[in-house]
Amino acid sequence: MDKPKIYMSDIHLEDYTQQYEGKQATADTMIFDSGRKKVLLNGEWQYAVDQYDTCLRQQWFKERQFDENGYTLPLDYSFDEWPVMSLPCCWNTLDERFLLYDSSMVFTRKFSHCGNREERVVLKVGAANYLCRVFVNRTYVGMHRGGSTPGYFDITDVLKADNRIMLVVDSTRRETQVPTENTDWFNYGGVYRDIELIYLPKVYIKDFQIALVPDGTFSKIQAEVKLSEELSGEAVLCIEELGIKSQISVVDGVGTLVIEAGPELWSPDKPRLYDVTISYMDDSVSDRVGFREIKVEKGEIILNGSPVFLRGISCHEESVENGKALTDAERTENILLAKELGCNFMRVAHYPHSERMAKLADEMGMLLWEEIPVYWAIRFERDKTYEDAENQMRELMRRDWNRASVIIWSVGNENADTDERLKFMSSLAGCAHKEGGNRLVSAACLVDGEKNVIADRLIEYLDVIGINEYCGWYTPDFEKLPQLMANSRPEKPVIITEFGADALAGHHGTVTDKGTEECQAYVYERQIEVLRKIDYIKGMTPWILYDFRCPRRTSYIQNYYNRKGLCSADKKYKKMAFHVLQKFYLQA
Ligand code: GCB
Repeated sequence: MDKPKIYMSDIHLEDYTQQYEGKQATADTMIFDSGRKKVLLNGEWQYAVDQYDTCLRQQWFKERQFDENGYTLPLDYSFDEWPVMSLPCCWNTLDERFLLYDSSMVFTRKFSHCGNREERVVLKVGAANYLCRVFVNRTYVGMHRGGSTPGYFDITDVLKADNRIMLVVDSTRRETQVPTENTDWFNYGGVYRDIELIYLPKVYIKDFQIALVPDGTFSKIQAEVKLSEELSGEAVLCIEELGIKSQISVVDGVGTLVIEAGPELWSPDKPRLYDVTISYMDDSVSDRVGFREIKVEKGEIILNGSPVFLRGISCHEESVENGKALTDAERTENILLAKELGCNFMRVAHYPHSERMAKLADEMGMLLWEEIPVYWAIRFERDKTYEDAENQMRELMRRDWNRASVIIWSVGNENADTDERLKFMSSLAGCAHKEGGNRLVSAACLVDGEKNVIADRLIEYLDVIGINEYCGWYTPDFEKLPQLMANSRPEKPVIITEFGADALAGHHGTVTDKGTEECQAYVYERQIEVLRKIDYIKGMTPWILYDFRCPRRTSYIQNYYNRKGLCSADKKYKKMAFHVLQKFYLQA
């Protein structure tokens, strides 16, 4: 007997996401896009909250209006009547009703296109947390996984004069993802960085990397170009201010050139940048690039030949008003605030911040530690989770490869020292060494609490050891800190990547009253007193520049914020500890 025909079969389909797993945008589909012809698709998009993923289950992208017999179907959506949201943004800060929403939203808009037939068009979604599925003109174009790195989708073949695009963004926290469902920060949802169409000639420059040759002479620049096709020919590199106009011979799509040059070196004190362009046939890209050398030698971190102490501060990508969708003015404000504190270094934790941050750091002179969200208890034994983490690492490295400010790639934060974790994170460190250019590789490690000593098997794979310790706070006994320092004999430079204490801005009391500014300031004083005398410590990035939203923090002092900021969340108020650290940094 024939089975009865199931009416609306999508309601019985459980593995509905399977059809949207293919065509993943990864580090390998990225395109060098600095200095390219672009059209922004930011602005008004129609949206719907889609808690049950009905859009994906029912394949709304197909816009089916009639059944196979030509009868009109009822629809569960009406794109053009949906309310409007201005992208990029985090939906949580946009509307009270969405503050705690972490699931799916559908965004759609129309746009016209009048490019020439020879051109390729690539859609770039700067960041959408966490899964982003892309549909153009009733076609599934691909998906991106990872909430803080860009996805590039070639949409040339589906484009018409008039187009409909749909982005289905799913911010669900899952234990298999990177990060997992449990973090000490707020899970903002949304398409929160620029959405762009990038126009490319048929054969185009897919990647372009340029840096000083790290041989201690500061006298050579190396450039590498990769084309979209395995063609041979000549590319031309131009750095006018250095009098460079040189041909790079490209063979099977790849060309490398090492050239004599004496650029003024980039440093936080003198962030000298050069305009660089490279062209190949009809294509040309440009960038503003600084040249510097960073290395570790005899336990020192050496910038441009001289030892440097990293006077740092940690920072989340967040503002009260915009969540993670920071404006350039807010990023600039953060860098200026760090400079006022006396910093030459920022740990932009715990995930890739916008590429604009690294560009501003290049311009304003700030060294950066960049990190991927391999945070706490990742599913280290799971191959798919590793693939995701490695891809996020590679996307970040490719995106910021030309940034002089970025001196350290971090492969994770506070992960317990298990065999699975060692395999996972040492592979990530290997990947960062291989593809990360002239930079150091680190991770924020935990100490061995039982023996009170710096000991983590991952250290073998790192250039610099990051240590998070909370003596005076989670470890209330301050004496543990000098003991930890005395017990440890690290052979590599150490950065104290976190210490700190909560304090509510304006809340006062004694140094033993938790949550007061006095208590926080005292923790800073005691920490600095010990750390400043330890010769293997080559920097610190206390936790953290300003307070940030955190669903785990429910005390009356916290009120869903982590209050370890040196400033209040709106950055208008500096707590006492700000001045304690500032005093130390201005003398260091
Ligand atoms: C840590 C984490 C950081 C937290 C911080 C805290 O060790 O790395 O993400 O926010 O401690 O405040 O507990």
